[in-house]
Amino acid sequence: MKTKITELLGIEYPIIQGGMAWVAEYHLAAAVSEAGGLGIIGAGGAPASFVREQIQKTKEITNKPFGVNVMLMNPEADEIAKVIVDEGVQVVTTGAGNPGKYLAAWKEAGIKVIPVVASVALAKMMERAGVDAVIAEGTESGGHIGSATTMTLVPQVVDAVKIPVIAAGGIGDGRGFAASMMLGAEAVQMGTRFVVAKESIVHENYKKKILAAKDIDSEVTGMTHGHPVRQIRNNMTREYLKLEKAGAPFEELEQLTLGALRKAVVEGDTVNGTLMAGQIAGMIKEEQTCAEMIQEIMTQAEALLTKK
Ligand code: TUI
Repeated sequence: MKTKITELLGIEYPIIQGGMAWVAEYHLAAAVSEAGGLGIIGAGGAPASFVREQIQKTKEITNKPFGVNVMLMNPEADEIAKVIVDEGVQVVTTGAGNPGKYLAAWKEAGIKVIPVVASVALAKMMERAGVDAVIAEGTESGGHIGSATTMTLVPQVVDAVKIPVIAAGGIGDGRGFAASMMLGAEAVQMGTRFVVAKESIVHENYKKKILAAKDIDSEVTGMTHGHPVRQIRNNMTREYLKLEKAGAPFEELEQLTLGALRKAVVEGDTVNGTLMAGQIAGMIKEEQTCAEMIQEIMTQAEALLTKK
């Protein structure tokens, strides 16, 4: 399927993998790219040296285009921005902030820059600053979220900018893909479905939690501090929300969340770990390869989009 995004990025299918902290490492990124989508290495809160290694390992196992996501709250974001240029990465997505200060260097290096936005205002600002496309991410997403839903955000961003828009948040199958196209998107970004991919290194316990999740099993923590994070309800969310309600300072709660994501992904601690996942987790019932997922989504979407 050809869209402005497949043309821009030189990929076969307009499906981009979310840059999920801890989850989006080189095995997953390479598998998505090999399957014809755009794999993304998620820098998350990792040091720049780790991101460089991940980029090099990805290059060793795929010749297809791939990208790096810079989580802008990372204290080493400046160094990571340089590593990306150094290593000749072709595509950058950003999250959890405004990437303005890196744009000149990235554009100079010929990198395609695609920030995640959660509002029309930031989308317009980013377009003026010269980015290549934006990802409009709705509140259905897992992890750090904005407040607008995908259904409302995507068409409003599409109307507000001329650059291509990628829809994200709550998309997990061909129906979500087709709906995104109807809203005016040129591609989709998916995170939660790829967490359970066979190539995903995420601990089996975490995958099982997503596969067993029901529609309303996620909870949003951090709302009162302006850093809302969607995750599957467990002991961690109950403790967090209790502390939050009692007025605990942001720094204390932030530390709890960042360390706990590693606990869930690497150690499989589903009780006290942070199980970031989107609301679409309730629909994800099967562990498949990235290629199987992408083929299934494209087949279903094409049937829907060509239906008379
Ligand atoms: O970034 C994400 N999702 C993430 S980042 C992350 S790591 C983390 N862990 C614990 C606590 C906090 C973060 C986990 N999930 N998605 C992209 C995204 N960006 N969603 C929303 C935004 C966003 C929000 C506000 C982007 C820009 C923005 O405003 C920027 C500004 O300064 O105007």
